[in-house]
Amino acid sequence: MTSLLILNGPNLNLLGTRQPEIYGHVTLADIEELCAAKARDLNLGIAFAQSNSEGTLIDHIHAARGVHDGLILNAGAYTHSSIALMDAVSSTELPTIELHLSNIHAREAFRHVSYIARVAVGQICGFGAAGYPMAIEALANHLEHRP
Ligand code: CA2
Repeated sequence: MTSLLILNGPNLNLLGTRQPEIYGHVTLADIEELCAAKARDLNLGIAFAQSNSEGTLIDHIHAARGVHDGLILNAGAYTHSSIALMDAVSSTELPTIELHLSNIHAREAFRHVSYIARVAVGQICGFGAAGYPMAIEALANHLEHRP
């Protein structure tokens, strides 16, 4: 069975508690349920994780190699700063979709830069929590059709 790791970075554990005008009212637990439902529909395995620590996120990515077939990564603010995360994604060689709740391109200039985009298959942003099931479908489709 195809298996995906869905990994969430710093502060995303706070979803649903603050800044609902930007990030909506859903919690990370709600998003995990959305992902589980989508995975059931598509007959995929998923693992879901969150960390506020760059090193722990990197450890998750390293451990995904040989266990999962693809990665969905909302790296939070590390997206815009972390060469180390970019290198981790690149080193696993796992097809990766970069995901954001908000449209990072419509926000502050520093959010327009993404180190993850350089090593990702593609990027989904701006659709709120609905972006997670979209990313699952897009990654499953990518894995099914790649040469
Ligand atoms: O839009 C996204 O998904 C982001 O990855 C979210 C990050 C932000 O730094 C990125 O530029 C875009 C921030 C996550 C913070 O989440 C919070 C949730 C509730 C309250 C405060 C922060």
